[in-house]
Amino acid sequence: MTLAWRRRAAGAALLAALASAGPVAAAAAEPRAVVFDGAAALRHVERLVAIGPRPAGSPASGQARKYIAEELRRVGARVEVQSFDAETPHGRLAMANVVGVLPGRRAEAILIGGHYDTKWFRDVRFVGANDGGSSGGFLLELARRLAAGPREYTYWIVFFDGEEARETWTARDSLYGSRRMAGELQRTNRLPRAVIVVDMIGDRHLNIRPEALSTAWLTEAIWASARRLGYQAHFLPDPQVVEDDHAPFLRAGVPATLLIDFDYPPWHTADDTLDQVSARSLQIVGEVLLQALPAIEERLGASGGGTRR
Ligand code: 1BN
Ligand code: ZN
Repeated sequence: MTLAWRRRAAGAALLAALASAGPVAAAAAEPRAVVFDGAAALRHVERLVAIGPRPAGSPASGQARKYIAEELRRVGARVEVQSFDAETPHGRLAMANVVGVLPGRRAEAILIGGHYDTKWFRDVRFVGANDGGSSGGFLLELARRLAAGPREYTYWIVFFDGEEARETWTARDSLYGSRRMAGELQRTNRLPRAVIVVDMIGDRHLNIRPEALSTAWLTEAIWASARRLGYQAHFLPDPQVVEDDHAPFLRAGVPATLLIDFDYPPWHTADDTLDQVSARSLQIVGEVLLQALPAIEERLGASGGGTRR
């Protein structure tokens, strides 16, 4: 390597570091400390995808669950595997939500979740790198970061099983894990104070739009964080309606929102593979979400324990 080439490479590396550190740190000419490691999240996605298709009720789903639980324990979370049987168009299937509990000063919980199952197909090898993989990998890295504390609220990092319909999406054939969990928590009066669900957030062409039926203040807190960080190109203003794992909690009266990039041509095809997913997209969503949490906690603190809206 010539000296000139090496100088150019070092300059490019510095520019890349500044660019990835975002506008605030770049202005101060020093890279921001990494708050969320997109590369680490992507490594988790790779491990999940390597298992193969992971539909609810399959042995591969059990392997994914084992990996998730081990990684949660590794960062110090208390792990609950909440098993249940679900009636599906393909008969009764054994499913399980995985919850990583990170206790805070308050017992009241903020739930951040997403699904880890992949959609079952009769004749397509569907590995769901983005749809099922990205949420799983993202949440594991988020758990590591939140476990570093300190925390005012308790955080539940939830890996929902059975988000996908076995056949076509209906009220009875979809959202098996989140319907089960919201119902159980409502029945026992233990609902969380707020719910944030991520899905398909690893798309290398990241376009996230506000989910129209979600709780407005919670969505706005996240979009405000994106604006502060200069990520308006990835967090767009025009809303869309998507039913996902946040919906059962919304119906139970809990403030809830969904972060999803539904502008994804490989959706539910064999092309939803690792090459479609980028560490940078995972990183952007991680930074935005972590930066939004203080305002969300503030709002919850202000609205008091009994107010759900
Ligand atoms: C997201 C990823 N979803 C399924 N896989 C939820 C969804 C439901 C998306 C219905 C579109 C229509
Ligand atoms: Zn899907």
